[in-house]
Amino acid sequence: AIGSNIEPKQNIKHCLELLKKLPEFTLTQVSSWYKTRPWGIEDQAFFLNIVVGGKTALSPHELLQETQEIEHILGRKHTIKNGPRSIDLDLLLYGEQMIQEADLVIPHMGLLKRDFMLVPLIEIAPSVIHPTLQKPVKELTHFLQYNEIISIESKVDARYLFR
Ligand code: PH2
Ligand code: MG
Ligand code: MG
Repeated sequence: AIGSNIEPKQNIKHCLELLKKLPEFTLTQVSSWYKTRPWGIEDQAFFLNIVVGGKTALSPHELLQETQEIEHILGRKHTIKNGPRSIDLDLLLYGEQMIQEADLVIPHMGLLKRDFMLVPLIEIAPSVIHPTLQKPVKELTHFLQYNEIISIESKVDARYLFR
């Protein structure tokens, strides 16, 4: 899941370019771009949120390290919790694995609580199985709260996938 509320279009585009350059990672899906109301701290700019999918030979921790490196390149500082950020790159699912470690929890704790994660995930991968609930994510719409998504900004250009 990718989110930004500081120059979000530019930062998310840049983030996609960097994801495409990762070794042993192939970007296979990119959701529409969702303009969303800030969750957690309400008095800040709207976010853009997307969810992407990929195939990878990287382990979950290797992938985490790469995502943190991308956050670093895109100028992510030690932001205040839920505050403004140039980029946030969170791992939602990794196949059907469940991981409970200090630095990595999968499925992401926010997945069923935040429409800006669940809706774009259902858009790009409706049949993917949620490992704890053992159900395809498209059957999890009862978790939606209808309180964050304002509009669907644009469908990303297919060239992000096939270039
Ligand atoms: N990320 C947060 C806090 N609040 N709100 C929206 N709408 N989108 C986000 O990605 C987001 C947020 C912390 O990661
Ligand atoms: Mg986050
Ligand atoms: Mg994060």
